[in-house]
Amino acid sequence: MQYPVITATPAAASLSSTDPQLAALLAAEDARQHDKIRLIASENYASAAVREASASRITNQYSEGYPGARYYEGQQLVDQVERVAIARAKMLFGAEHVNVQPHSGSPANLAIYLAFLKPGDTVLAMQLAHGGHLTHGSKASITGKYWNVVHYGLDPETRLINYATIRELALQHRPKLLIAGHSAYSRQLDFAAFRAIADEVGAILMVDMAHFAGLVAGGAHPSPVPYADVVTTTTHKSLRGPRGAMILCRAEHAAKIDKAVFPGLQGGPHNAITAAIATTLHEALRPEFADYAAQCVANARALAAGLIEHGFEIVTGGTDNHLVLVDLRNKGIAGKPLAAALDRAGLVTNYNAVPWDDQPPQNPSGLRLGSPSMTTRGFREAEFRRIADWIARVVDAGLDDAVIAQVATETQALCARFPMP
Ligand code: DSN
Repeated sequence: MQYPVITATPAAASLSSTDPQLAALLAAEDARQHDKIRLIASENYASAAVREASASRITNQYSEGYPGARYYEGQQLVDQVERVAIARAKMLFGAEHVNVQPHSGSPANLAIYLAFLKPGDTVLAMQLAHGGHLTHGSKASITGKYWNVVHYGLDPETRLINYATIRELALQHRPKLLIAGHSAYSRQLDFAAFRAIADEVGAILMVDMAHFAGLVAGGAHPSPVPYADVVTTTTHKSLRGPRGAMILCRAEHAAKIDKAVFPGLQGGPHNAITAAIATTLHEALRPEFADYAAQCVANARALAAGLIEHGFEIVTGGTDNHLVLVDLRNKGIAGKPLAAALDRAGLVTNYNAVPWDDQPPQNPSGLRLGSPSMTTRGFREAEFRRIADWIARVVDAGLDDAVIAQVATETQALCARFPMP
C-alpha cells in the first residue's frame, strides 16, 4: 500500500510559544555551540538533515522486535527505515550483520557481554586510566561488577599499546572476551595483532570503535570489521550522527546479538534515531566524508604539533587519529582548573586522566582535545595551530582573567567566520 506524503501539516504550536522557558534554554545552547570552539573528542555537529530525521514523527511509534517480526501493527514504514539503516551500515563498513537499535554506546557494549558471557567469566580489556572506557570493565560499571575483568595498559616506556604484554595476559588469564578500543588513546590499533591473540586463546574479539568510527568510514583509520567477531560504535562522535549506537558482527553471531539487544536489554528502539542513523550513514557514504575524516586527522596532528612547540607533553608523543591527550604535569597545572579556564576562553575541552596519573579522576593531570567538531565547521590546520597558541597563552599567563577574556574575544571572532551546521 502506498502512503500519501502529507505536504500541508496542521498548524504546529512552536516551542517558543508553548514553552518559552525551554525554548530560551535551547536557543542559548545553540548560541554556545556557535560561539565556542568545541574540542571534546567525542562530540560533533550533526547536520540539519540528521537533526530533522531525529525530530520526526516516527518517534511516536513503538516497534519492539525487528523488521518483519514486530509485536505491534503499523510497522510498514518503520520496517523500511530500519532496513535502509542496516543496508547502509553494511555497505559503509562491509559488515555481514548490523543491529542499529542500541540506545547508546554503553548498552551496545553491555549487549556483547550478555551475548557471549556468563556472569563471572573473564574479560581482557584496556584499563580506563590508560584510555579505555567505563564499559571495558571499570569497577564503577556493571561490567566490572558482574565479570572478572583483567586489564592491560600502556607500555611504561613507550606509552603505546604493547601487544606482547596483551598476549602474555591473555595466555595467563584465558579470557572469553578480548576488547580492543578506547576513549583516550591517540594511536591506531593493530587489529590483526588483536585477532591473533584472540585466536590463540579462543576468545571472542570485540572492537569498540565508537571514537574513531567516522575515521574508519572515511578511510582515515584501518577498519576492525574484517578482524573482529563484533564491533560496537556510537553514532554521534566522529561519525557525526544522532546520539545512538550500532553493533556490527559476523553473520554467525547475528542471532545472539539481536537477542541480547532485544529483548535482553531493551524494549522498543528509538525509531527517530534509527531514521537519523540512516541519514548519517548516507552522508558518510558520500565521497566528501573521506575528505572530512582525513582532515580530522590532519587537524589533530597540527594541534599536537603546535602544543609540543609550546612545551606541552602529549601522551604517545602525537596522534594518528582525531584526539590529543595532554599530560599537564610538566606545566604544574591540573586538568580541572585548566579546562574551566579554557571554557571561559571559548575553548571547550575535558579534563582527563593520563596513564600513571597520581591525581584523582575528579581533578586529573590531563586534558583531552579532539578535532571532529571544528573540522565539521571547516577549521583546518591553521585554525588548529591557533588553538594550540591560545591554550599556551592561557597556561603561560597562569589562568589570568584578563588574558582569558582577551582569548575569549578572539575565539568568538574566529567562530563567527565558520558557520555551524
Ligand atoms: N563518554 C565518551 C567520551 O567522552 O569519550 C565515551 O563514551
